[in-house]
Amino acid sequence: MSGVIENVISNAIVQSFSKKFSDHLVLDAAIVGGGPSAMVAARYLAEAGKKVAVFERKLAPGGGTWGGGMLFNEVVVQDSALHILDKFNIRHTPIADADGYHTLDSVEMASALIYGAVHAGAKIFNSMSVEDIVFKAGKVNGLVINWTPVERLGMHVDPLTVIADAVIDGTGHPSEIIKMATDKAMIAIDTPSGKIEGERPMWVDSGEASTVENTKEYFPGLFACGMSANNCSGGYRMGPIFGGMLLSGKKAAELVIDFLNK
Ligand code: 48F
Repeated sequence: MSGVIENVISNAIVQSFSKKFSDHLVLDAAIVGGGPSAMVAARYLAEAGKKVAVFERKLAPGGGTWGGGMLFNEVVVQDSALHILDKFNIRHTPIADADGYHTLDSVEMASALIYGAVHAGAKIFNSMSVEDIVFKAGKVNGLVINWTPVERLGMHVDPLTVIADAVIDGTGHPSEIIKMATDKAMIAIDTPSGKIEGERPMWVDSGEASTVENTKEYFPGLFACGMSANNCSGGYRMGPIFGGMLLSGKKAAELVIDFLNK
């Protein structure tokens, strides 16, 4: 009974997804987590002609952007990151009594960042969790992935792998990928202790600056952006201000492009 519409729909989805997935099992850059810093990194990498995919545990990418501050769905961005908002066509309004700061709608930001990354050529695989890294001969070679429902239900199902020249940990506060690398691969990362230093409490200006400074290559081929970078290097948290996240994503892409072009 092929050719009936029910079959046409199912077959088209299976074929189309299979092609997309198999085309992205070997990557220039694999990004873990679909938060704001990752979306910006994905777009800049795709625009530089790199094959890049994002693996996001949740059904909806966007990470901590959707909920604004305490579910008031507005966030703040400072002047230094307006060029990134403008690139993604995200509208913003100056705050009258705080020179250099702007409010914006967090739902517009989340959706525009996702659209901008995908439209530039990055692929997002949602509801996929990264549960391990591929680590061969002392080098990070890629990711070990499984469906999030498999992870959540604790089903005993073996994962698949994605091979990548560069891996970006964009998992936010827990730095999940770098933690796996230090715990399981027992590598020393580029921090004073060789391990994750741990995020510190809130200090907005310091956290915003250090998010960008801490965005770097922590181990050959293994980078961190956004709050993951701050957690690795012991930076302060900053709450619902996102300029540092956007600038961190751009810096991560630039570092990875340099790394890939070497
Ligand atoms: O935390 P998150 O939004 O990343 P970010 O770019 O931005 C941080 C801000 O949202 C906010 C902040 C700004 O003031 O502090 O928190 O650093 O998004 C991280 C994403 O990674 C996903 C997670 O579901 C979230 O959407 N993620 C985490 N671990 C994994 C993962 C994993 N092992 N596999 C796949 N996705």
